Amino acid sequence: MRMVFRWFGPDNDPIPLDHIRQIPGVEGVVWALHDIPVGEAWSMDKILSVKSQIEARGLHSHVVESVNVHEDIKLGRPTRDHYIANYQRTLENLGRVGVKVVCYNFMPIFDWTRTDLAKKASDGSTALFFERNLIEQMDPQEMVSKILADSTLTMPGWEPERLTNLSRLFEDYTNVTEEDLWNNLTYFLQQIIPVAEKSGIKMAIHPDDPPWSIFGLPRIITNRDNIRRLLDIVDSPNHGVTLCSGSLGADLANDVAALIREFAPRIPFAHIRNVKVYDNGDFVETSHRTSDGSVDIYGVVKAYHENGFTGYARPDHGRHIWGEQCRPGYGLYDRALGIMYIWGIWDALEHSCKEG
Ligand SMILES: [Mn+2]
Repeated sequence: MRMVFRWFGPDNDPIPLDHIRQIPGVEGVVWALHDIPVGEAWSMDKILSVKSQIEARGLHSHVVESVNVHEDIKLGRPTRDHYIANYQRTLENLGRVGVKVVCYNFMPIFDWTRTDLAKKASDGSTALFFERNLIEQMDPQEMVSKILADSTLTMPGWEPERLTNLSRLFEDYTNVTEEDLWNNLTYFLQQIIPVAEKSGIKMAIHPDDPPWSIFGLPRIITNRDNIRRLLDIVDSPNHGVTLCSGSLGADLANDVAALIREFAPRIPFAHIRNVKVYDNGDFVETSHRTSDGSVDIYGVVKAYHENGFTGYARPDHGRHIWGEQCRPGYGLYDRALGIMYIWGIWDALEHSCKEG
């Protein structure tokens, strides 16, 4: 397991690389060019500028999250070929500088969705929260305004300029079914994976977060059967998943450890975090500790260990603790604690194997 840490780039993340490299066992940074509009190709000079800053701190830049997919590709519009060509060029450029894994997602309009970015727990910490009933009653525009008002920093997936035309985006998806989305994903993969193969990049799709339809939009990367179907579209080691324990774990029907055992060879990138799921379907992000949430993080790490996992892993989100002012879900402290919990489990498993 190769531990990495997400960093949002120069002038875009309150956490300095000098602090990230002090977290035990962190060898690299998960990065992206957040200032390039979705659909445009990433230029070599911008890629090299971020890469050199990361490497100057002794960290590597093997993992990119995310290269986002233009809405026209998800909608299957004729203009998609232009955006797919740009995507291919980005992959070629990233391959040229030694990037090994590219995380992306195929969720219509919204990336991750929550109803509260700072839900207070009894210990005074706050965390991202999803209230199922509320979202069913909420107007999407209301949710966007609330999320954007709650954060002073830019948030990937929540670009205000992209979301200004929300009602038009929703109109575009009116007649798009899940099968349409599968077809559009297939078209995309058939043109992207061969380029990824030539570029030495493993594409790793992130599951939908949460893993069910919201606001009537189709969502397809949600469970075991759909991940199987996805992987069968193109049979290539360069076509895999970012196995996110928190996204998939928000649906208690998903046995995350079992998914890891089944799909291990096709998981180049692991997101490890815990969520507490309530009886009414609400969920809150918790510390990584198994006893704090509904996902058995011990079982998750054990499944990776048993399969000799050599891919990249990062603590996904964390709570906001110790008064830290940070990007929602992306503080230094709780993610660093999460890393130490993951290493604690991993090292104990290593030792017990050696002791026989
Ligand atoms: Mn994730």
